[in-house]
Amino acid sequence: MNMDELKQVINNFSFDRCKQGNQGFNRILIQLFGMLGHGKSSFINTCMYVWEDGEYLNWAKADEEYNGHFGGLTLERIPHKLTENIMLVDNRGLAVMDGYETGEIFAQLGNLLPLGKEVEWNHEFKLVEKTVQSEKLIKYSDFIVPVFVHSVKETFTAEKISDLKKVFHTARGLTGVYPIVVLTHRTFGNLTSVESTFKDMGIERIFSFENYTQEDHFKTRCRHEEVLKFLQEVIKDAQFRVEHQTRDPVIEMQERKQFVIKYVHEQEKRMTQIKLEKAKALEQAKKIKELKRQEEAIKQERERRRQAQEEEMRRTREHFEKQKLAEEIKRSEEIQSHAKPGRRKISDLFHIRRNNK
Ligand SMILES: Nc1nc2c(ncn2[C@@H]2O[C@H](COP(=O)(O)OP(=O)(O)OP(=O)(O)O)[C@@H](O)[C@H]2O)c(=O)[nH]1
Ligand SMILES: [Mg+2]
Repeated sequence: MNMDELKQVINNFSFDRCKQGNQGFNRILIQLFGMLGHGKSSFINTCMYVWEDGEYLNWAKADEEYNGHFGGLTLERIPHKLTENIMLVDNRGLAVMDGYETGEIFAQLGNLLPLGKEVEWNHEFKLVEKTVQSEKLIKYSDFIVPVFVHSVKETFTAEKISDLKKVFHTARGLTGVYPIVVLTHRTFGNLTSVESTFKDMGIERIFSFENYTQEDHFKTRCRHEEVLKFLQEVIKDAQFRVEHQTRDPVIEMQERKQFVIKYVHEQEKRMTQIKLEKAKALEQAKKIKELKRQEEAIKQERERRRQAQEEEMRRTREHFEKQKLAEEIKRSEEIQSHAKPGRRKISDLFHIRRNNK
């Protein structure tokens, strides 16, 4: 398919054309999610740039002077209209794959939260309250396709791989679609290795891009084509799900809600448990430190006493030796004075020597 044909397929997409009809769906929401600063907003800009094929604009407010900050630039879940039936949805970046944050992401992927709102990483109670309040604002007719955006620059730890696997598995359970992975900064890392890591996690569709950015938006056929192919793949997935299953968006929504509420509750319990264990471990470490400090103080006191005793003994010994010497001198003087009267006493001689010094 050439680019014009691809564009036509995307533009003409409608659930109404599915074999069993729309089954209650009318829009695809391409829901992006991923870690902070990995290029989610830039990917939306890239898609819009290719689609509009005009000037490059910062539609999704990607960070233009990104310098590795960790605050996160996008804080809202903002939709961008691609066609009448396809929306691209930007999202707040995750700082960690933490329980509270994934709870919010799952509520989004489960289409339990409305679009265009600020994303807060809420704890259980607030999140459940938010989903209840959102009920009237949600369009049951939205079909969510999860897209995980990841920069090739970033390497993985075993812990992160394990966390991601769980997140992808749950995302599939919630949306019926295994997340599509979009790799950004394609030429800035080991693309082959990152791709194979995602394949090992069970991801079937991986697309890699060098996003069009404010600094580099020189149009290339290859980049344009790749973006259109990505959009075509998203459509195929959504179509497949609606054509090969009997769906009921209202019942599905209820099931997803139950799942997310259970998930956040269990996650909350797990987090509380972890916090308690951490507090306990901290308390234990403090006690051990205090015991060690006390032991050290006792050891130092013992050493101080031993040295004091030694010093005392040394002084006593010196004192006795002096006494002994004085007695010996006295005795020999007495002997001498008995033997040769008129001779000088030894103690006098000592006295003379001392004065001469
Ligand atoms: N070279 C290059 N730079 C990119 C690419 N994708 C994003 N960037 C740059 O990376 C920085 C962060 O991109 P954003 O699109 O703001 O990332 P984000 O995921 O939306 O970030 P948050 O909203 O903060 O979570 C920006 O300076 C982009 O210009 C890419 O594929 N290649
Ligand atoms: Mg952003």
